[in-house]
Amino acid sequence: MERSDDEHGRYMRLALREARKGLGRTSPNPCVGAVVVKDGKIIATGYHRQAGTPHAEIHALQAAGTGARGATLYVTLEPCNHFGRTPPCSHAIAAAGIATVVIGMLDPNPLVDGSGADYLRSRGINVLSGILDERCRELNRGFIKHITTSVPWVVMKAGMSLDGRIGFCRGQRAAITGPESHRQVHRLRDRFDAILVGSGTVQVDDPSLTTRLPSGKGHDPVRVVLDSRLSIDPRATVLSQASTAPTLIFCTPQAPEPKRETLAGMARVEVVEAASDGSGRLSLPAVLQELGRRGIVSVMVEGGAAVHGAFLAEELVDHAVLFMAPIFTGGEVPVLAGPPLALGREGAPYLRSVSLRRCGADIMLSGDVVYP
Ligand code: AOF
Ligand code: ZN
Repeated sequence: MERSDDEHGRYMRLALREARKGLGRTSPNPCVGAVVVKDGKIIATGYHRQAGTPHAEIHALQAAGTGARGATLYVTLEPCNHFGRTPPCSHAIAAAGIATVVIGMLDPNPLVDGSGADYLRSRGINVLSGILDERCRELNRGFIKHITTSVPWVVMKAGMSLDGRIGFCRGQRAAITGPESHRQVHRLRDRFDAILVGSGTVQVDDPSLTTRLPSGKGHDPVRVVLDSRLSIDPRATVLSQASTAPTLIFCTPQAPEPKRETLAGMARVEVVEAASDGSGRLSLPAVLQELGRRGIVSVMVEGGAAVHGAFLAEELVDHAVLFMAPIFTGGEVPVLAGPPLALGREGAPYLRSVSLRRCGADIMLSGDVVYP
């Protein structure tokens, strides 16, 4: 038994490696990998590339051809059993004569939710599930959150000093964190559907919010700017053609009409109106709902302090990735999360399942946010 568990783990790891090839490219669909094994040999692999195109299982079955008969299929996500943009994989698996299906995680999509596994069993196929379940979930946290709640998975990302500050004084634009951290940030951006900042960050840092990887094959996330009154300078880099992805500027109904027209007339820029909260600021839940409606399953919130503070205060951050540089910056510069976040010990959000990793001279700290 132990030996076969090891074997399942080994092939599931290969299926996970396949799935990872689609990371950041499949939204609103999950990234999924599949491997077909027969007589102890891998005869085919496949992964999901893009929403609307064939699922991982179909790629693997096609590559296996008639060899699929009597073989074992490893798949990181339960095969679908519904007609969506593509026909059900469960039927294709049965038709190909697969004898055993080993599943990583069950599909939380209410349209599937166990019915894929049930169908396969009803066709006399051996089905095993929950193999490396946690690692399969890890890959699809955006998909899982979005398919069950309609809003994206929210990750707060920030670079900070030892004293918790996110910049230097006198308006210097120099980066606090080092080159290894920057490379890691670009690897993260490559996997996210959207990247969100406040208008203050655009004004102070003028970021491009693009993905720059050494391979040059990065995927640019949709750029989202929260700018309730549309104070953004039309010459800002986020509005330029630096990215292959569009820019969404969220404003409230009170934003001035002429500025709205100027911005809406720019290429690949869209002004999106969302409800305001009681104090005239954008309602963050409304912004997230709108992003979810557009099929955005993961958002990286990149600041500044007021945006981080507001997302945390409203309990909207699911996960945090913080890069801490071994430097003291001091001065009047804002700290990572400012007001409205202001809580006593008993109410302060904290991180669970913290992982630590070195990024050159910096420390990368990440974990899931818990709201007591
Ligand atoms: C994928 N890729 O490899 C698997 C998926 O609209 P459809 O037909 O593409 O169906 C999408 C749903 O299919 C998706 O939400 C998920 O529940 C299920 N499985 N989807 O895009 C795959 N195996
Ligand atoms: Zn499918």
